[in-house]
Amino acid sequence: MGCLHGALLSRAAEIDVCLLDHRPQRAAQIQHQGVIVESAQSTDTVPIHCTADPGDLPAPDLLIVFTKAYDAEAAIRRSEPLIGSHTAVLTLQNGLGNYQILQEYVAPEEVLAGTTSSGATLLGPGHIRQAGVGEIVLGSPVGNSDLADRAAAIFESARLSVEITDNVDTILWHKALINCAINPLTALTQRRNGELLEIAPLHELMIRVTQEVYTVAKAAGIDLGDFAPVKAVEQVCTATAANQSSMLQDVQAGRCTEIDYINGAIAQIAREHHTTAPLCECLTALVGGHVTLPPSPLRHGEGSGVRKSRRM
Ligand code: KPL
Repeated sequence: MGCLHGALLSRAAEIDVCLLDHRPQRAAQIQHQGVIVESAQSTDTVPIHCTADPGDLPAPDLLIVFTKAYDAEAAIRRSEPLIGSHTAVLTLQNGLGNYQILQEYVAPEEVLAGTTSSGATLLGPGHIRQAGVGEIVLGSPVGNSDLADRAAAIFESARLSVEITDNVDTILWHKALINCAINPLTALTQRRNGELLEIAPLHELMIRVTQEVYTVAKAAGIDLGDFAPVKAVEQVCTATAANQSSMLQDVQAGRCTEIDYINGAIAQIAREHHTTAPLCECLTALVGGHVTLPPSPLRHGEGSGVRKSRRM
């Protein structure tokens, strides 16, 4: 998603895009080859400055955090030297709890959070298949609307569709609910998103997970607005029918998944509100036990590859 958005933002001549990658070898490869973006129509190579050294880069107007949720803290710590007085820090990551992590390192007034409905499949280092370009919805968790306007203007100048919200938690919960219902089921069954609608028992389970997350949101006092959860999940399955969810891609690549920040976060929030989320608990255990986790280079020195849970 970082490569995809880097490539999309590079379209605007006035935007100078840089990618900061924690892996020096991959950064060098992307710097050399550019970002290769395949789509149904064409394959484009987009030259983008890519480095593993934050010292190489000037303080940006907008720093977008696109790591997996479990690497958000390492990513923001690594990016700290880059953050200037005019830098807005935006998370468009999946999962709950990301902007709260950023707020521990960056003044809360400088932090933005949001969602994107774009999708991509990672084919190799700096090489992606674009699965569709959707809308970005972003906002300031502490109501800094000037900052949200400034960030939105950057996306607009690259002709990307962007909406500003005054209630960022609502949209993060909408996305989390959709991820809770789709991602683990696709990861465990190795099915594409659209197949969840075609296989009756999976469709039924998806509806039950959706209802469970909706109930937890209500118990936690989250304002979900005018939201029909089952319909929303089904619409995403249809719109992204041919996609492999990010969690399925993670499982297939033997990577750590974001399950703790998706269904795991919901199970924890349920417990905090004296209720239960048995399906989310079960899916968290199943997906968590599904892969042997490699140690993350971002968490060098912290020992094993066991995921550190940084939840809300
Ligand atoms: O966000 C996604 C993901 O794969 O993480 C969905 C919406 C499920 C699209 O695949």
